[in-house]
Amino acid sequence: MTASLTDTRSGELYRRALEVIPGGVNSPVRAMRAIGRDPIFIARADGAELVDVDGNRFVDYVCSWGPLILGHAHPHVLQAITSAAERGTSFGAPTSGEVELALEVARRMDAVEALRMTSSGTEATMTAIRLARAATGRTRVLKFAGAYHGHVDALLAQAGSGLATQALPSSPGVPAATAAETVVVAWNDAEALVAATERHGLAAIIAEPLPANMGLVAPAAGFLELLRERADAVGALLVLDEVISGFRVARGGAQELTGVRADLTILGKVIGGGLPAAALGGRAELMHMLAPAGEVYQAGTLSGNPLAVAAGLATLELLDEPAYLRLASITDQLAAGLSEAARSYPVQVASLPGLITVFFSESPVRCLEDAQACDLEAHARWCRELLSRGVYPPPSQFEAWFPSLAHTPEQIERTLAAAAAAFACLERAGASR
Ligand code: HOZ
Repeated sequence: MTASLTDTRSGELYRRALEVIPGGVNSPVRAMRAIGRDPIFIARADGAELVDVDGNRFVDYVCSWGPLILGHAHPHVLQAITSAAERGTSFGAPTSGEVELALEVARRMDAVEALRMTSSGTEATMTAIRLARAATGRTRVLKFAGAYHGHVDALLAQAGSGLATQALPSSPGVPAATAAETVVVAWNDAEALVAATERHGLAAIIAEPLPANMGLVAPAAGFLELLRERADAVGALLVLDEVISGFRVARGGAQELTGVRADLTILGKVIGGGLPAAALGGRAELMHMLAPAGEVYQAGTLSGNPLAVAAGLATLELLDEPAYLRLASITDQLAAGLSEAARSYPVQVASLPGLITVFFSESPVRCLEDAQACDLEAHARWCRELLSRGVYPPPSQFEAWFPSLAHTPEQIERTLAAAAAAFACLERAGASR
């Protein structure tokens, strides 16, 4: 049951927001409509906990949707941002931090020989597509159903994240001619992939190597290798969107974990340490086609912003091998505990280091269609029950939980107790039906 719009400070802010902000929010999923409640307005956060404007505390598993791998307000990151801010917030001219960050990314990712920074993953994806088209002289792009690559016109077809959450097949406003340049294939469908790559002259195959925007749906054995093989066979570029997986699942992202290397890599989230930054990296000869080295145009007033670069560098500084081992162990503990908390309730807990989805499904989820077949109503109720017990999950079945290095054993224990109680509520509701 949703509180009235003036019962709480969040409710009052939401009421005012609805007057001047579409849907009351600046990005759709955070509106929490998919779980049948109003958004929660946040006052502050530290470590792995959020405090809302009504003083409620939550163990946070959204963590800004991925950037905050060290947790909220990490002192090392705050210090870096503060001292960068004291030197000036933006120059529209290059700084040493950008060079350091590009070199650090190149050290971590073999596939990144050169890097161009942007302010969001959407911009980096737009640039990747433009570059792939320029490099191949072709226009068609293959994407996977349930993948989300930002709100790029050509890639909204059967997209995950907010579109899957709102059950939108695409978006009005995307020109038919643009949509016609997109080929959509079901994730993990090898046969359909081979057929589509034979049928269409492709500029690029774009994929999240470890998709997390239809919930977390790992590639079947050999599927990523097949992407690489098919791209090579037909002369298309392989673009891997590591906005979520980059610097999260391993030091060098999904490409380190899986061994499959992209021609172009899209980065976001962790690279900005909680400030707006993203990047496109890749093979040198492709990247140097970008202006002013080459003729493919791309630009941005706040690209490589010194505060965002400082936050990203400070975050990466703390992400060494022991940190990744610790994040993997935190994730394992949480994932195993969530499975246990469900008892006989039919859920599938998918996990990879730093990422988890609890699918309300009786069988494993391998593609968007499987994710859409989940019991969305039960998931919504479970999320509401978690919130009422001080745990803040991503408010959609089509997203991932983001455990961080700041989550303590005590917070995880509290989360698991809340999860077990929330499952018990669902069991009782089912039994009394
Ligand atoms: N697109 C993000 C989830 N995959 C949500 C961003 C937000 O609402 O902040």
